Amino acid sequence: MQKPYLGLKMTEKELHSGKYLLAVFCMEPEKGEDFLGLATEVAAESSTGSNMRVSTATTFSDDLNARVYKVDKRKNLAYFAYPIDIFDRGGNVQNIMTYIAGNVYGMGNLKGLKLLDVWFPPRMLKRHDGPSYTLKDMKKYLGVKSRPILGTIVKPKIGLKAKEFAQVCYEFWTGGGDFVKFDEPQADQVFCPFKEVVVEIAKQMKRVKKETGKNKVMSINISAADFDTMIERANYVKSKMVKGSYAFLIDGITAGWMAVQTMRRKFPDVFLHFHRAGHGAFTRPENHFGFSVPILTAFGRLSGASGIHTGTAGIGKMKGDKEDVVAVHTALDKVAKGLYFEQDWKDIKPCAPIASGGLNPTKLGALIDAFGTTDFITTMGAGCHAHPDGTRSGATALVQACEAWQKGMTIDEYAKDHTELKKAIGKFRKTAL
Ligand code: CAP
Ligand code: MG
Repeated sequence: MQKPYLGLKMTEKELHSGKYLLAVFCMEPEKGEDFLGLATEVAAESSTGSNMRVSTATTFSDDLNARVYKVDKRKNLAYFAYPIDIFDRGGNVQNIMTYIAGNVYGMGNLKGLKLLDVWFPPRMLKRHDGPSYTLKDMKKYLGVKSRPILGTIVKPKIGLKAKEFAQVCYEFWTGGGDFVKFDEPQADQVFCPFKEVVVEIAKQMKRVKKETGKNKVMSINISAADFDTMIERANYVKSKMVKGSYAFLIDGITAGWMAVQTMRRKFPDVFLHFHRAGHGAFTRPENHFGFSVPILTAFGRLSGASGIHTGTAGIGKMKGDKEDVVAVHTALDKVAKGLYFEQDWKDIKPCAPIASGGLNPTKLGALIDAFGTTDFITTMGAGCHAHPDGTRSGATALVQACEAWQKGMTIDEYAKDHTELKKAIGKFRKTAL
């Protein structure tokens, strides 16, 4: 037990005074460990301390101790208050994570430690960028109203050459789709050089605009080995494509918070797409260490991502449940109901939920209903390219599924005189995930 890290007598007023970031963890002690004592060890390790009191502590440093302000042993919940002055004042998500989701995961006397929810005081929100270019801006560019943005991921995941890749984009766009993204590992591969593929995409986009009169968006992965290369790739896209027609995709988990925040600060006029490949290692329920999907989403929004993958609430192929819906609202709402806290995001703009993974046109309606909003982007990879008549028909089927939802009709009814949708139903209803 480290008593200087106890705060069980803290009042609601004190906790919400603006001085503290609040967090709740599911904490599972090793056998024989005292729950409250262990919670104080976690508070010490994630703020000022170590495994025992040090002689160098001062009255001032003691004031910066994180405090355990509540525990619920039956549910294994431990609540912490972190003085916000311990954090880098430069609006640095990487720094916050290093404290609260850092060394504590390695502590020997724990069987589990999962960060479930956080609450940021208004003073802290002021330090952070939050999103700049938003879903609203993208919808305006695309001319999309009262429906989700309909997208795809180029598949195969990797292996198409530049011209072939851009042709797939063309097919999807002319089929009626709005948005295409790079799959997350595509970067500057030898058989599909970054610059070459950007030029090909720009050409096809121009062609689509000429043929359909419509604006389209391409989300391009600019994650790279170092920041200079990342910025160079972003600038290259900027030099070849029309403003509004491109988004920058960052592999937020593997490239890291600094990559996300660098892009947010360098390119505030571009939609920043946070792909979360790797998040399952932290968020899966089977894993007792890590953080929840709403936590990743909250920090994604704080860091300035314009959009972040929030899952499909179990409707698609990836592991997911009702926490995905909480994440959707953590991303979007001004006052968001989290798993434990209610967050007023004040001036921080909304971040777009991105629903992807094992989706196809037959699942769109269920997705909209589960989320309770049309303010999201959905991308369906195999769900479009595996259509019996190819990508273009896959895109059309997706548009038709959306029209059916907008008209309040079932897809089966609507499919009676919409061939692409009919064929999509025939294909995807039978396909096991
Ligand atoms: C979807 C996807 C995305 C996943 C990631 C993929 O493709 O491009 O990376 O959605 O999961 O490669 O699987 P499909 P999440 O539409 O063909 O499944 O969005 O949950 O982070
Ligand atoms: Mg992918």
